[in-house]
Amino acid sequence: MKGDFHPYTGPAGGWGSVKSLAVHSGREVNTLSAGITLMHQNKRHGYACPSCAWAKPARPHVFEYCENGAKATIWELTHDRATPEFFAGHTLRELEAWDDHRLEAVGRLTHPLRYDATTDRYLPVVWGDAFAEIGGRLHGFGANSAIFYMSGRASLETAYMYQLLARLYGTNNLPDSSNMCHETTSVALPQSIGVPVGTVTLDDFQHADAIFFFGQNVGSNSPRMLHDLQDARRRGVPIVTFNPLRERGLEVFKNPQSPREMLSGEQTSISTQYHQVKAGGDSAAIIGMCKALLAWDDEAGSARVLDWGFIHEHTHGFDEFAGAVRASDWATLERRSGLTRNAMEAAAHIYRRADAVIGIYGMGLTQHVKGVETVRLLVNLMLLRGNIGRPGAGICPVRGHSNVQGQRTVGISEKPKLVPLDRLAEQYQFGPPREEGLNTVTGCEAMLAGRINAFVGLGGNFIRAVPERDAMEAAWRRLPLSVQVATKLNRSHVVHGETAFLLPCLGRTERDVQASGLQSVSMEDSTGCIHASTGRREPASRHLLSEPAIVAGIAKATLPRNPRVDWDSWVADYARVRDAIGATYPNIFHAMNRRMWEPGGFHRPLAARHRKWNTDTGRANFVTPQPIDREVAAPSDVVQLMTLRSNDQFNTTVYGYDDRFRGIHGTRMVVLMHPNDMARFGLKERDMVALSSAVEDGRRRMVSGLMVVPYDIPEGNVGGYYPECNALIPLAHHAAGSHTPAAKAVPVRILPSYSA
Ligand SMILES: Nc1nc2c(c(=O)[nH]1)N[C@H]1C(S)=C(S)[C@@H](COP(=O)(O)OP(=O)(O)OC[C@H]3O[C@@H](n4cnc5c(=O)[nH]c(N)nc54)[C@H](O)[C@@H]3O)O[C@H]1N2
Ligand SMILES: Nc1nc2c(c(=O)[nH]1)N[C@H]1C(S)=C(S)[C@@H](COP(=O)(O)OP(=O)(O)OC[C@H]3O[C@@H](n4cnc5c(=O)[nH]c(N)nc54)[C@H](O)[C@@H]3O)O[C@H]1N2
Ligand SMILES: [Mo]
Repeated sequence: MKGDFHPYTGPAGGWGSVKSLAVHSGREVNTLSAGITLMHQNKRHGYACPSCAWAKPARPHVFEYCENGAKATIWELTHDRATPEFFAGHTLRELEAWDDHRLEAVGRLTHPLRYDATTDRYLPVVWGDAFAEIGGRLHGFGANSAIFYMSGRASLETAYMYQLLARLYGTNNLPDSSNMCHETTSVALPQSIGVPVGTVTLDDFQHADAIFFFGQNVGSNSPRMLHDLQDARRRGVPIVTFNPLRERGLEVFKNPQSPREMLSGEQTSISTQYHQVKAGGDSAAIIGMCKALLAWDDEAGSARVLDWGFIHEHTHGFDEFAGAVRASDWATLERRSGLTRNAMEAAAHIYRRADAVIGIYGMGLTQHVKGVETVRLLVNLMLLRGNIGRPGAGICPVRGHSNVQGQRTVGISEKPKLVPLDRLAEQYQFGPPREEGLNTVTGCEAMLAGRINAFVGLGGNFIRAVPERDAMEAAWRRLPLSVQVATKLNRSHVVHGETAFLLPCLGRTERDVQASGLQSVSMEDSTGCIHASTGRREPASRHLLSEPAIVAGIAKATLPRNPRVDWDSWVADYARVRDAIGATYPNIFHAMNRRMWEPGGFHRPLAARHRKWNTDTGRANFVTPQPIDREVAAPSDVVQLMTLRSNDQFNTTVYGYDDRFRGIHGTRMVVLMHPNDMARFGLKERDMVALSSAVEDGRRRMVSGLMVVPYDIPEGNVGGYYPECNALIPLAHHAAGSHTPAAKAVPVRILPSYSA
């Protein structure tokens, strides 16, 4: 049987990551030339890593990349090509049977392609004809029946042009990958502290006294952060982790870039406390910590535990929150969190003793029905001791794609209130659409209802990333027009609309030469820092266009001429796009053409960092949680599925079938279960099962052929991989307030497998 598992006992990093890298470079590219390219990664005159959004230091290491960043780069540098000859040899029906890994492994797309229904194949098309037909079709549709999706990888310049294209066309239908990711953050943080992004910079890591880590898998998903955590640990800073799984990167780390550590037995243990909270149990755990802090403060007499000066001067809603916390009882908090009172008090004790605390979180908080409230509760915890707006302290959402945060900053948003529409109206002399556009979930609903005529995807793999896969694929096939701009082949291309275009673009590492010469682009990282990126590799094919050129090509073919928008001159020189961005957002992007070259980039201003609160009350707002004892418990045969990323994937890009740190090899079709749950359901190791949705709404959702793997996971929770398990997530199962699909607690039942 395919698939093997044995616990991994090594550290994150270490020789394993060097080995894994060697395998990837051997297969994909010439190792020497890949090595030279990687030397430019995250350097001032180099390119920004196409993988995660973690900050790039002003003084980078010689090798400022990690195993997974290098994999992402090498994946782009491959010598393999998805040529017209390849497409001539395969119908799309046939390609539909290929899995995610196999599709992308065909290699880089080389030619613009148009779907030909008579042969069921993609055939080459010339760029001009593609743009003309796309423009003509878009022109004939009602503006709000088109969706302009964007994945988080493209640059600030591309994003700005793309949002302008959509708005000049007449719609705010600008969903992005962030809708499935940190939208919860973008909703929660403005309500609590008046900014949509984290308040922590790299510098703060050097001044923190304690770090709290919720639901983020640093070893796989933002490994460069391990350097900052390792430095903190060396200073004796405690790190308290909340995660249902004992993730290796959160336990121990060996720096593969330190010869001393690699040659010796030296490694750093990362977490000083590890709390295996139940999926979705974080609210209860945080309330428990707050409860302990309040009780200690009551007892403390003059040596108060809470920062009363800060609470009085800067916050709103404390009394109501404190009342709710005092009213909660330990037994309920223990049951909901899966942690003991002792454990919650031990965590609170660390918090109490630290002067400056950073709160870090990822998808483990955002992808839950109550995600917005949980993120706000974490902010509450920070506020109790004034841990926002002070060196060494703050809230730190770890973003996903390398420029996902920046795209929102320059207007990729379906929410008109987040965009300076008046400014755009004046700058480009038009009447921008004012009604709210579609986000990922409402966009899917509109597709299911047959209300969408066109889907334009700038990067990403929408149909694979969204919930409700089966119904969504059927709806996708009914789209009159689908246009995808991409570097590699994926399922959103082989399943396609009636008329379909697949447009290949330059990758981040590639030389982008336009009329004014070599172009650079820019992006914003997780710490709100904006910096330049320049590709220098030979492009994968001479038929590729840059993303800005493709956006301009579609815009010119679709929109009436507007003397205020000279698309050609923008493409000729991206510095002019940056001037335009600076004119729309002078506070953030003034003098961008100079400042993006500063070592380490420049920071966007963030009011909350200076304790200026742009909220409805003019203060930092405590949220009062919904009473948790009123939640209805699920039937006992229902378990909560967490959909996980392996160490060998970047979202829907699956590099391979190993998840080294979790000890799973050769397959992704697994379900991780607690041995007691296995016994309860009468299952043995390696049994094959199916999962089926436990939401009774008339739709059948099932994933079969999953192998049972005993695992250290809380009882009542099971783990499976994203995107394989996305068919199990109902579209309506999303975070209240943010519409982020609740992919970390999907109610399912376990059935014997029908097919292995
Ligand atoms: N190599 C690599 N890097 C990536 C990506 C990738 O796929 N591969 N994806 C990028 C993107 S777009 C994003 S958004 C980020 C995602 O990075 P993360 O935010 O780390 O996302 P996940 O890996 O989905 O899950 C994070 C962790 O949440 C834990 N978890 C699940 N449920 C809960 C819960 O209820 N509570 C708590 N406390 N923890 C929970 C899981 O065990 C897991 O360790 O990474 C980015 N970087
Ligand atoms: N169940 C479940 N579902 C999830 C998640 C989860 O944790 N669980 N996570 C969610 C999250 S956090 C996210 S961000 C989304 C991700 O959703 P997306 O951002 O839509 O998906 P990706 O897998 O990142 O997109 C990969 C594709 O991007 C294209 N690509 C790569 N580089 C470039 C480039 O430079 N330019 C262009 N134009 N295209 C490029 C390639 O063709 C590749 O196939 O998925 C979400 N879905
Ligand atoms: Mo993401």
